[in-house]
Amino acid sequence: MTSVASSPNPSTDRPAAGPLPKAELHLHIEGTLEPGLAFALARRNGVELPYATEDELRRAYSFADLQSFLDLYYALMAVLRTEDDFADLAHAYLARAKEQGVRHAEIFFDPQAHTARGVAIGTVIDGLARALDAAEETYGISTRLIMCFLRDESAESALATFEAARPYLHRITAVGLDSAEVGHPPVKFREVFALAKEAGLKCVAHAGEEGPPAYVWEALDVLGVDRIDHGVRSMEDERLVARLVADQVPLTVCPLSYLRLRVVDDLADHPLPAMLDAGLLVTVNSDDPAYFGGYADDNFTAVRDALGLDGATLRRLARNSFRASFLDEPTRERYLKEIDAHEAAAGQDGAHGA
Ligand code: ES4
Ligand code: ZN
Repeated sequence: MTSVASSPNPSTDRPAAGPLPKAELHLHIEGTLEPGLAFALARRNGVELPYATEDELRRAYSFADLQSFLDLYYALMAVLRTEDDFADLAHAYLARAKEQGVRHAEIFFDPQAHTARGVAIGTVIDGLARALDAAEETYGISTRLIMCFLRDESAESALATFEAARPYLHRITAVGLDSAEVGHPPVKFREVFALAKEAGLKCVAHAGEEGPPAYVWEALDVLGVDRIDHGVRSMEDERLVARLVADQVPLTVCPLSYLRLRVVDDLADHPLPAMLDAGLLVTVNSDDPAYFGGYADDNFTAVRDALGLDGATLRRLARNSFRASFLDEPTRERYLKEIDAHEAAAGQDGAHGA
């Protein structure tokens, strides 16, 4: 556990306890592809990028909505071709996650975005798994993999992807649903989610990001998901909020994503405080940090500053992240105790981060 290794400064209320221990539950590994790595992999693989420099690429990170982001997100994946590429991508993420206080990461990947380009699903999973297998020892981070289906592709494509993944299911904890939401309701994927359940996998789905509360209901009642990714638009439906509170269904909220995809123009307008007040099991996550301007603790810091969240609320969010995770109980308890220890090290209000 982090101890107060560097000397605490008694003149501030920011003791040197480091970032809060937390779980990252909404993280697209392809969304951690930083410009520097994108150019390095482009050179290694002889792939031409439509940007001359890293700075030019960075200037393209100005999005009007979800689709304008997804267009760039899928285009840049052209540099990911070999098992080494996927391992390097995951290692780069884990190194950053460690600095951000992430102790456990449940990581999405989009197999169809790679198989459509001729990259075998085994190349993707073996590459990611190689990095994740070293994560506990190298970074002190436990991990899980969540295989997402692209909802703007067909139900048949999702089924074929699930069948192609069968030899690798021992590496996969859950299936998810992502990409362009509106017009692609969860019910479209009823069959593949039923197969995943039969195979003993957990289920999650993006819902209520750009789509309506009806999609959250469907994800719960038709797909039987264990968590809702985003789910912020649930706040438009009182009955839905009551259901999510009663069942304590976790919502993986991504504040900087909301800002950069222009759902809110100012983080001060984010409904996170109302969601907490309603009694929802909310967590704070980073979504696509290379594109949205921040990793896990950057998101905690952003909501702290924009919404004036106090130390107790930030610890509640961090505790929620472990409660909402797919961890086994002893490990969950161990991580929750790390938050208690962080609180003790950080003093009475426990401001987090440096
Ligand atoms: C995504 Cl922000 C977001 N929403 C839906 N699908 C995604 N895939 C990667 N990032
Ligand atoms: Zn997402």
